Formats: sequence, C-alpha cells, structure tokens
Amino acid sequence: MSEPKPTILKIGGSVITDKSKELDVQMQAINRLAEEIREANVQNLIIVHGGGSFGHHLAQRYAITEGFKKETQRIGFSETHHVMTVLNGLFMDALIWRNVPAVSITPSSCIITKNGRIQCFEDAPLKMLLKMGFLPVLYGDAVLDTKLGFAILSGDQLVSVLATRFNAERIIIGVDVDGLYDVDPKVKKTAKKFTHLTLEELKELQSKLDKSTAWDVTGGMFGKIAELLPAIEQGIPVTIVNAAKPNYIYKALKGKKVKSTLIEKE
Ligand code: IP8
Repeated sequence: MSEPKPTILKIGGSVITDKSKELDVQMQAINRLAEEIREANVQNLIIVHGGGSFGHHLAQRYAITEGFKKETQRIGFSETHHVMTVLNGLFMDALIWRNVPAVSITPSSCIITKNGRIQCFEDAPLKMLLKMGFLPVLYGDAVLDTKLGFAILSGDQLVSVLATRFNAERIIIGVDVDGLYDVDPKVKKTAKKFTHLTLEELKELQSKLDKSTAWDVTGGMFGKIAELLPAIEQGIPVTIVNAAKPNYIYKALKGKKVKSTLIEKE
C-alpha cells in the first residue's frame, strides 16, 4: 500500500507575531488558528511556522545568515534558536490545550545545511509521528551549516523539502494578505491579485515580485515563491491564503472555496 500523502501547512511569522516589534507574539491569532486546525481535523497534516518578530530580528542583529565569522555571533545563534523554541512553545500550547495531538520537531536537531541549503535531514521520527497519527510541527530555525558554521533555515525551504520528500497532496501557505499580488498590496492599493497561476506564468512573474520585506532575512514573498518551485514542478499544488482572516485557513484545509491564489504545474 502506498504511503498517504500529507498536507503541508505553513503559517507565516507575520501572522502569529507583529513583525514591526521585537518578540511581539499575536496570541489571539495563534489561538484562533489552533481552533481552525482542530476544527478542520485534517489527517496527515504537517505544520511549519515562520519566525516573524522572534527569529528575524535576532538573526539580523547577529548576521546569522552570513555564517560564523566572529565570536560575538555564538550567543546570537543560541538566542535566535532559543526564541524560535519559545514561539513554537506558544503555538504548541494552543494546539495541545485544544486536544490536537501535535508534536514539535526541532529543525536544528535533525537538519544540517550546506551554504544555507538542506544537506542532511533525519526524518525517521517525523515519518513515524505521521504514521502514528500525530501532527508534526516544525519551524524556521537557526541551524548548523557544513560550509558556513551556521545559517538560517527558512520555514519555506522546509515546506518545499517536506513536500517533495513526502510527495505531499498539497501545500497551503498562510500569509497576511489575500494571496499573491503583482506588487505589495500593503504599499499599493491598486495591487492586482492572481487567482490562478501555472508554473510557467509564475516563472515569468518572478522577476517582478516584491524582492524584500523589512525584517525578513529569508527574502519575503519572493523568497517564499522561489523556494516552492521544486514542489510545484513535482505537481504539488500551492494555495496562498490569508491566515490573518478568520476561517480562511479552516476553509483552505477543508478544500472549500476561499479568496486565495492557487499555483499549479499546468
Ligand atoms: O520566517 C525564519 O523562518 P521564516 C526563521 O519561515 C528565523 O523565513 C530563525 C529567522
């Protein structure tokens, strides 16, 4: 019998934290999302969340993405990883208190990167958790790197690797806007949202997408999309949906109609 195909849900750091303020958690959003995830009750679900104002500020302050260059960065690596475990703990609390059998997987304990790209990933515990009906939860993290000493692993790279490795059924990306736009809709009111894109259309668009966002060391919307290309190429559909709006994630998980952008291979 073939392995069941998982659904991969990414919750952006901009939804569960206020990215403009350091270490500012949005507990209301975390609780609401935990409720929606419980209600949707999707089997074979894997969740990945981002760093928001927990990981990104510290990663930037200590230049963690540049790798280990000076002694003062050592405590910075520890701090960046630690605050991610704190944010993850708050998310886990919200899920487990609602009777969701979620189990946290610490990326820095099972993944090593090479120049920022995943080189080795011990995924046996994750596979077994899924098999046993648990909901594994991972996150963007500060990880060890064979070339740089250490690096930042974005939740989006993790999503893409999980999806391609486990041949996911679908990917749902929860962000703080209604989908993928031609320009940043928070800056330009006239921004145009895409409802459906093929891989070819997406590639054409890529050069025009928003390349950076303040406080995001892993590349904002542009980085997100670039990371997802291998999964889309493998035929895994990606839905980009607003996780900051009540019930959008619930509807996306249930496969119901919701304002979003769907990206498919063809
Ligand atoms: O928010 C980055 O993960 P992302 C995590 O998914 C850190 O890009 C530690 C900055």
